[in-house]
Amino acid sequence: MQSKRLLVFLFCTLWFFPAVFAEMTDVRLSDLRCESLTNPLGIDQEVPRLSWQLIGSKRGLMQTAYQIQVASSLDLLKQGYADRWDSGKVLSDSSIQVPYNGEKLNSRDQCYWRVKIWTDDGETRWSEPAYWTVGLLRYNDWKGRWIGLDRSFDWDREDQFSRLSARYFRKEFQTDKKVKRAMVYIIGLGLYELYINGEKIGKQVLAPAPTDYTKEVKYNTFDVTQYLNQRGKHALGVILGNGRFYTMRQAYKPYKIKTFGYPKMRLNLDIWYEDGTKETISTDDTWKVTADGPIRTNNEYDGEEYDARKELPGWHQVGYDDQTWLKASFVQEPGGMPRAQLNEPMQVMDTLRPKTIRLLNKNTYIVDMGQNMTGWLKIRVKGASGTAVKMRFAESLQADGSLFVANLRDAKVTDVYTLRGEGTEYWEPRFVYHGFRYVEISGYPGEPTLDDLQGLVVYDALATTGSFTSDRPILNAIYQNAWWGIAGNYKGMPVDCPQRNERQPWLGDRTTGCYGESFLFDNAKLYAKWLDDIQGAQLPDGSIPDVAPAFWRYYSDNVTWPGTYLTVANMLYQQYGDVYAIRKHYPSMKRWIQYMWENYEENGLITKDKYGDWCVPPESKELIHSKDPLRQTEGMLLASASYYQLLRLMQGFADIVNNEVDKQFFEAKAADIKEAFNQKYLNKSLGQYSNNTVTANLLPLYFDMVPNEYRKQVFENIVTKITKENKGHISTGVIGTQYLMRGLSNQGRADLAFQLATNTSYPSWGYMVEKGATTIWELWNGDTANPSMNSQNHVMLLGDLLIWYYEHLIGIKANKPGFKQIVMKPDFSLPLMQVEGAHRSAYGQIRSSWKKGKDKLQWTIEVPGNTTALVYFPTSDQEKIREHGEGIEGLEGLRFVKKENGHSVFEVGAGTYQFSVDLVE
Ligand code: RAM
Repeated sequence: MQSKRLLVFLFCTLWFFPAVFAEMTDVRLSDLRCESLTNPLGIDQEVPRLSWQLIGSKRGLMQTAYQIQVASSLDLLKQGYADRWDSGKVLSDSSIQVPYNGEKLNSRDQCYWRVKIWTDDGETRWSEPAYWTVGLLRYNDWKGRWIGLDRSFDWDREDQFSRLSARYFRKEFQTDKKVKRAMVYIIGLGLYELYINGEKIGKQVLAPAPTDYTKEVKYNTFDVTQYLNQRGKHALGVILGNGRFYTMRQAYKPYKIKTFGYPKMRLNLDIWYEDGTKETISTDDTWKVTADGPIRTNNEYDGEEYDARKELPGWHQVGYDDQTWLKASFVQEPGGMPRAQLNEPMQVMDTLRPKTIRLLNKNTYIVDMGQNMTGWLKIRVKGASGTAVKMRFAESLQADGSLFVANLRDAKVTDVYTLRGEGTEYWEPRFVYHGFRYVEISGYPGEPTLDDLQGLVVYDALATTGSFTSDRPILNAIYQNAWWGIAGNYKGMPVDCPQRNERQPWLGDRTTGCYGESFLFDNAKLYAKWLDDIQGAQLPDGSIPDVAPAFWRYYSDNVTWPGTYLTVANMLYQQYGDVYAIRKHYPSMKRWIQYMWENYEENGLITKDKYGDWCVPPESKELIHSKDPLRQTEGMLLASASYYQLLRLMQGFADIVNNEVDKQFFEAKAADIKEAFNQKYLNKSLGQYSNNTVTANLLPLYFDMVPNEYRKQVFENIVTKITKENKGHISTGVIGTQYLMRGLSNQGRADLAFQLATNTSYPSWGYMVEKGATTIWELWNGDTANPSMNSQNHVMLLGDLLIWYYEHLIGIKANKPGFKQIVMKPDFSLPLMQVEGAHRSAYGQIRSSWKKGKDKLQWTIEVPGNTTALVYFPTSDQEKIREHGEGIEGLEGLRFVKKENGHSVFEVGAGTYQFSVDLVE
């Protein structure tokens, strides 16, 4: 019901401020965010973007104007002296991604900010302040040099299974005056852990985010003032692991796999004293280093070995005797420009207790985590010094109960902990992660119990922003599997899989996937970072690789994988209202589009393809790829249709960057392709494309390439194929599945989409669940196919399934960028009785939960402040719609828009509503 009390909610991720109730209009402002979601420190955007949320209990809450103030200190801000920027009152309803437009910001600047807004009811008071700091904007801001040790040691081994121990660095320094503020900037490659006076700094693990280090290196920023509040000596300690930097492990394929050299680092610690002076501690050859510590080897694919007998007690504290340590050497720079890591770091996000432990044979146990997860095992153990506990990880078991490792290829995924032999010892690895459900433990002294083991779940610290449950358990189970798969494959970049010797950021796996994922996770910063990776991997001629960062050098010049560059940018715009990604990447996207045309166009079509409709269900269950031409879709068709669709995206992008000439060019080109395409592939007498696969017909239909008079027939061919030939089953691979669920629903066969989504027989997502999967497989026939390419945790086969869950089942779709306007249109005709769903957008929580009875639909919706929703009620009779039991006529926040196909459509303003619709005719 209407309440006079409005709440406006502002947020800034690290800085979370309690709600403040404004007196003037009963509006609360809170929750400010500047650029980064998790860490507003060290932001290196010259034009940061500011966002806030409005949450009000008054219906229809809309912002009519805002004012932002930014000051160099909290005191100044509180006094209303906004020395960096005072926007003044700006008549605008923008509340997300508002560009900073004040004084030019300089490296290390501090920015305190606040906002107030106006609504039709008046003006709020100022929000609580939030904060960001500027990073190191210029190369020359970095003091000191890169240090490391460009060599290996006797105990290391450099071959296919190369072993390189972790490097420990230390440096003592002195503060004689009172410290006002201290900030540390660190680039530790491949991976680092940072300590000050023995304390670990930050919650990040496996940091920094991987990049092509010759193009760009990421630094992390921390406020460490609290660690330096005592005058006197202090110690900095850093451990460097290998990560993606030292990848000699893969150097047996030097033509394919990039290696970057030995681990190295650069660090700046800025200290500002109360007396106004400033000092910077930086990396130089006064640092000491040893590689002879407890981490004897660490590599992402083979595992970590830790010998607790080699521990260096107190190495990261003041007074440690480092005489036997080496002097750090100045080493070559990695080459890439230092840039702030704005995407969320990896963290331990959850802890799982194992479900069972079973004795396999003498002193070997099999632990079942109950879930295919990514991360590692933390152990508790007590035993004699020198006892080695070995842990091997796998996704499934063989018939005899032992680990199934054939699908890991040559990755050894084995961690070893060697005991110190004093009291109870705890251990977890630092510089590796594994994709696993089962762990084989051998050498454990005594019998491990469930309490001795913990599964630490590790992925990028992205908030889960979506939820879905329904009265169909199979739909819920598939959703859960998808959540686990997506989370587990976010590793500072979206990777294909977390377990075998691959773990690469393949573009094609995320073309449409990124969009579905965005309903479940706040993945904006991660994908913005990935666009930079892709841009960095572009060759001067315009070519874009299939894997970016291009750790694997695959420049195969197909359309479907590199095209992801454009679809990700489009996703960020549509789902997050981010136009900046499009502006930033427009020239490179255009260059690629032109490059492909110039090099691979023939008779108006794009000839080049590489992967086909990757991973269609094959004709026999042990096959990875089908050999049957009738199941495959012609590569040139896939390339040309996809290219056409990307040209349509480019038209939209050209509009955004105000380039009318380009827009017309893309439009004309698209029209030409459409014609050539239909000429080549449309069989007019049969109303089918090419060899009539679902994918061959679906792509032109979904992309709007089919001449009107053939649309019906082409769609009929899709339906016949699915219902008759495939007996109600899926036959598409990675390409076709991206449009399948929406394609069927949009053409009026949501029932068929629903059947595919709820199938439990082969091939289907439900089949995977039936076979015990707790994630999504790489192959429809993952249970029977050859293990050489058969991961049990891939997300590419999700296609557009999650988009369909949100847009068609829950009924939440962004109608204007960032969900400024939402379409709420669940498909109530489906044999589903209940759905509860929500998505937290940049504007706030959107909810749609409905329950169908025999004659009544109950539907609770929540629309966030400063947005509106177009709500589709499944009746053309408005009298049948009630809210909180009362007729809706004249109801605040509601405006009738139109009638459409038996629906009454209303525009609904911010607020929570409990609708019911009488379903009796
Ligand atoms: C495999 C991976 C990946 C896919 C490529 C083409 O190596 O499974 O997911 O994109 O092939």
